[in-house]
Amino acid sequence: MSGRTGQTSGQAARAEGLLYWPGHLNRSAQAGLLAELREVARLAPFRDQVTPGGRPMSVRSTACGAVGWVSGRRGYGYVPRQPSGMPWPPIPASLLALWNALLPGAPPPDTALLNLYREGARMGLHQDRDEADLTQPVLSVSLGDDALFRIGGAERSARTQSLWLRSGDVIALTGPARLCHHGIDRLRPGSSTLLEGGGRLNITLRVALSGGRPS
Ligand code: MD3
Ligand code: FE
Repeated sequence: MSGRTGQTSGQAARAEGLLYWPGHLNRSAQAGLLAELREVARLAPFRDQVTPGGRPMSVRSTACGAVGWVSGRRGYGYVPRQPSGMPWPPIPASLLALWNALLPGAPPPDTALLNLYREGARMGLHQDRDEADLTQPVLSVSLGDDALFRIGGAERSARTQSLWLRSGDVIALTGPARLCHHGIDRLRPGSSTLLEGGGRLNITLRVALSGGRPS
């Protein structure tokens, strides 16, 4: 690839440590997972989040597991309770099984962050650095509309490459890719019928706490 950005279309174009399982979940597995996530969202409703600077995020979020990622004017990070005071619901068994199947030997995830993109939502280029052990992988499952994912390097100024993530795709960020800047530039509205009302739901499974246990 040449230039600052490019459409990646194969192994050679991908960052080292970015593992990609296109179409890993078939339609029925996607629908089954979505049903489990609806129960998560019933117990831990999606919230609007703001950055500590007060900037609204266009993605709505919730979480499950021992801790959940929360961002607000008082800061951001992993906390054991929802803003309501309730604990987070458990991580669905199918997600734990997916992690174990695709990342054998990794410690179990202790949180899953659910990001809901309605039309026009995006996520700016950022690094994920709030987890205690940044050598542990992150696993992402995409449901719903296609999304243009962009990944660069550990330095913000590094060249980036882009990849369309489709419903049922799974990616893992391991090794050097774990600290790469990344974001979602845009959705392809109406490209999937999976989510009622359209849009995209991304799930990221993570090891947030030291050794995957509360410290
Ligand atoms: C690369 N989510 O929640 S998932 C996030 O589609 C986030 O909602 C995006 O970035 C989304 O922080 C992208 C793919 C992903 C997730 C975590 C990563 C890529 C990553 C961590 C490190 C490097
Ligand atoms: Fe991220």
